[in-house]
Amino acid sequence: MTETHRLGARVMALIDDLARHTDEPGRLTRLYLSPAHRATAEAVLGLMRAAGLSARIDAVGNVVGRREGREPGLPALVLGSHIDSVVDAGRYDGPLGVVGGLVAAQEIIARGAVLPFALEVVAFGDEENVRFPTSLSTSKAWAGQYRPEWLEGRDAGATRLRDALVAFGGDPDGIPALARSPRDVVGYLEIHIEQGPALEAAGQPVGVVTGIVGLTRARCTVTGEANHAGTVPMGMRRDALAAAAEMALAVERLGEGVPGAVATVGSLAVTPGAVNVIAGRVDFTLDVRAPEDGARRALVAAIDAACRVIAGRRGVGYSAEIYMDNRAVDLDPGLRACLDAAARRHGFAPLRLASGATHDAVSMAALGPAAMLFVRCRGGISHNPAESITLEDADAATRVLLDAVLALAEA
Ligand code: HGY
Ligand code: MN
Ligand code: MN
Ligand code: MN
Repeated sequence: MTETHRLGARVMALIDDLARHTDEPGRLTRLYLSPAHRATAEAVLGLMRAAGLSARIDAVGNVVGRREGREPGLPALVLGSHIDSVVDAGRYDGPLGVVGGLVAAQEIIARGAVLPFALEVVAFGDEENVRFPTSLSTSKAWAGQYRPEWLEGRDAGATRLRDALVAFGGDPDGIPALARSPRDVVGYLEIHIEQGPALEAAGQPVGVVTGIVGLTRARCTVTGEANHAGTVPMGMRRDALAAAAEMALAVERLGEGVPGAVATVGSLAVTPGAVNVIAGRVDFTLDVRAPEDGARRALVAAIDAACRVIAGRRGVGYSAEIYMDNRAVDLDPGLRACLDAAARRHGFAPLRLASGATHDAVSMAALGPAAMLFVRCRGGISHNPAESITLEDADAATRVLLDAVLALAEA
């Protein structure tokens, strides 16, 4: 292997190795606190220790590795991302940032560099929030944004989450103590696939992220009347599925009407869900994002109003519960400049681009300066097993990250 791509080859090999851990044979699904999450956390724990980091799995299921700086107890520069995935996922969304950070840290340790700050690598356990209906992004626990009702609420979701965390070996009572003080953190740098087409179109391997969109997520319920599909005349039905379908189209129409915004009904469950029964109940999710918080909140309100009008006209019930509301985040100008300069030292002309996806960097930005380096992915495809990057681009991103960390140490 030529020196030019040694780091990239190691990153790709480790990502391929972690991709073996899945909860669903034949496709990559690694949900928070699942057996595959446990196996991946253990594997990352071993890699961190082999790299020369002291490592542990924390109370909420994050894997954390640490290397002290020139004296013990210094604030840390944190590198990392998440190891959970969506269902039928690609292998790079999350693990690229964890493994890229780990390989960069290992390179620094191998060179015997002693930094003026501690170096940490983190593999967050839940960024996708796919398995549990709370917004317990585990990076929020670090940012002191943990809410006890996520685990102590009486609703089924909280009980399921609490039981799963205990079964995983986590410690619900230990979560509040994970909250970091801004004094503990020098900054956070995350490598992540772009999950979009801009870098590929520009012919650039990496880009520096300017900011991350704000996001609102809600659980919505439509209640009609289950009834016989063969005997109830069309005009006498209270069909929850027909109402929910009209609501989903309203979400799409209203989302299209706000520049830069997106609005998605991503999951929908029908009860009882039988061929000859008019749907009595539909539960669906709503995900609304926009670069500007006021526009996002106005869009959420417009969607809610439209759904209530549809419900009223159709004689069905409608309720919505917002369970996540992230403000848009501008990433740190100083760290962005550091990544930009490092990329230019490697001969790249990094794009500056906003992120339509949310990331662990949103929580970490509440703790201190945070920045992200995007990596080109083929066709911009993500949240899909066709997600792919090249070894060369993995090498480029890891070297840019390494260079940025060393430049920060010199600053
Ligand atoms: O939903 C997102 O933007 C991220 O992939 N969790
Ligand atoms: Mn991700
Ligand atoms: Mn994702
Ligand atoms: Mn992320």
